[in-house]
Amino acid sequence: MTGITGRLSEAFRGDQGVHAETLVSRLDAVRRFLDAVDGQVPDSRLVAAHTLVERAATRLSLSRDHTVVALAGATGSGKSSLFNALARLELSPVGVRRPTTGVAHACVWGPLDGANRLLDWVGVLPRHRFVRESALDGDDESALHGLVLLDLPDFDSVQRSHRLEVDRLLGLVDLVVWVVDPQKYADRVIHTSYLREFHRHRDVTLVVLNQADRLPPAELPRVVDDLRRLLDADGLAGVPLLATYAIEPAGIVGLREALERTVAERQAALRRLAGDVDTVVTAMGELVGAQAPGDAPDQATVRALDRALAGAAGVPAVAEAVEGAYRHRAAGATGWPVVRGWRRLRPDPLRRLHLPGPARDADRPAESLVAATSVPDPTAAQRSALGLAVRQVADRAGDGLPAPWPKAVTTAARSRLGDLPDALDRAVAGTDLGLDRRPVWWRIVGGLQWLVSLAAVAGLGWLVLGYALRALGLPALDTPRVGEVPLPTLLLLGGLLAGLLVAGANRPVVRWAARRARQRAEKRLAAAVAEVGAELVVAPVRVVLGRYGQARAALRDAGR
Ligand SMILES: Nc1nc2c(ncn2[C@@H]2O[C@H](COP(=O)(O)OP(=O)(O)OP(=O)(O)O)[C@@H](O)[C@H]2O)c(=O)[nH]1
Ligand SMILES: [Mg+2]
Repeated sequence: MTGITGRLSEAFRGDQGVHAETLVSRLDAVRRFLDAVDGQVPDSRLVAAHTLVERAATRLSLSRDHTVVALAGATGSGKSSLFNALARLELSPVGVRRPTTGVAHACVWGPLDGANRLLDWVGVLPRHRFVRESALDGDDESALHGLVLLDLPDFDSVQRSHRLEVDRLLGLVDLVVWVVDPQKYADRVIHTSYLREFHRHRDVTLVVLNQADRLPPAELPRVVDDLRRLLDADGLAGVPLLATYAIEPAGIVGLREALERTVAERQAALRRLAGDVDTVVTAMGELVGAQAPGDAPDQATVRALDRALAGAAGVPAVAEAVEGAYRHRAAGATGWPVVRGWRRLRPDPLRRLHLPGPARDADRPAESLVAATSVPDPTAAQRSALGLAVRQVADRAGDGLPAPWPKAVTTAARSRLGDLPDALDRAVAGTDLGLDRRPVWWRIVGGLQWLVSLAAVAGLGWLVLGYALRALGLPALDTPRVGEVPLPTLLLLGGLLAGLLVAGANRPVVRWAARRARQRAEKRLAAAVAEVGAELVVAPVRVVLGRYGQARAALRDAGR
């Protein structure tokens, strides 16, 4: 019996092989993925990916000339017997009392030196390391040079420590030979807990049905077929399946050949890691989903946020004050001089709000200022409208993203809410409300008012002088007339009338210009406030969406 019943010609189907550079760049992509999701996804969900990155880096830095092969299986399946048969030495005790092997044993074909660091990392104690290098062997063993064969404890042990040790080692080795025997090959544990879990490592998995000598020859093909069916159901279709028996050298010829081929290819370590990357990429896939992120919340949502921010920042109140201040100042500059004075006594609506704020007064960077204006605090309604708008931004941005991203987006949107009140106040204080310069037409109308008032005063003076001369019996002044009306009277009445007319005609113009000033200021304030929203609410959301995009791209690269 040669013991080969599997499709050995197809062994480790990756005919094209795994390129080390490709593997390294896929691992880099996993690393980029981890960087991108850092802080956004709970660490507990990233353990497998972190473990892979670390483990792969170490394995690749250690000997690539060695292939670490583990014999794994249930107790009594004959792992130690196969180990000894392959080594042609009695290295690992074979016993009647089960389980026999408690810690991993290793046999190295070729010099031990190169393999020692590998075995340190794998965690095989030095006293359980053996070398298969003997002058007596001649070239017999040279085909296996580079093989590091491990005999593992059983995984179905009554000893919990065995199972833990097996699980640990199975995560590190390059290739696993699953040893089953005719009695227990269908046991549930090996299929559900191990073989099924290994379906992404088909390229580095080999199954042997040991103790084939115990079966009647006619029975063997039926058992092998049955086992093949079970393996197919485990997702391991196509893995090499060999029948072996450890009691004679002839019974392990097929296994030996398979191992020789594996060692010669030097692909197992790379294939193992590539399979690990596949597993991680699939597992992490649910963290990034199929949906690409939008680059930001949509325009309408941002506009709603800006409106809510404007309300909370008191923009309508400030804009109203700007209109009032414009009228106040325009009236001061262009009103009838007779009543201008008492207008000045009335307070300027903007100054009442302490605007413009110190940011513009002192020419200092706005960030260095604490809240300084006396704009009224937002009402409860404005506050809740703002909370709602922020939540809306988060909801929209996180819409359709897989967990935990929507939560991360919400956290980001709210992350700087505490800074908002001061930032909004600074934005309002720092906005140029457009009232600094006095319009030219104010000066023209103001000049005109002075001119007509001067005329009225001159007329009045002239008349008073005329009355005084007459009262003192002095010769009267020669008073010129315009038509029937004496010039001084014309000056006085004309000046007064013109002043009132100019003031009257100017009023609607001032009202119109004040409304314009309000709109202009409102626009500037809205822009300043929107900038605050963009910086404190939208930007943090964008950062998270950016991370999501990076994570998605990195995982796509890792999957290639
Ligand atoms: N007939 C026959 N007996 C075998 C074969 N392989 C192993 N045995 C016997 O089966 C028993 C168990 O063998 P071990 O090699 O100790 O089995 P193991 O898988 O290492 O067991 P644990 O160390 O307990 O996990 C021993 O009595 C062996 O002699 C085989 O191919 N044919
Ligand atoms: Mg054993």
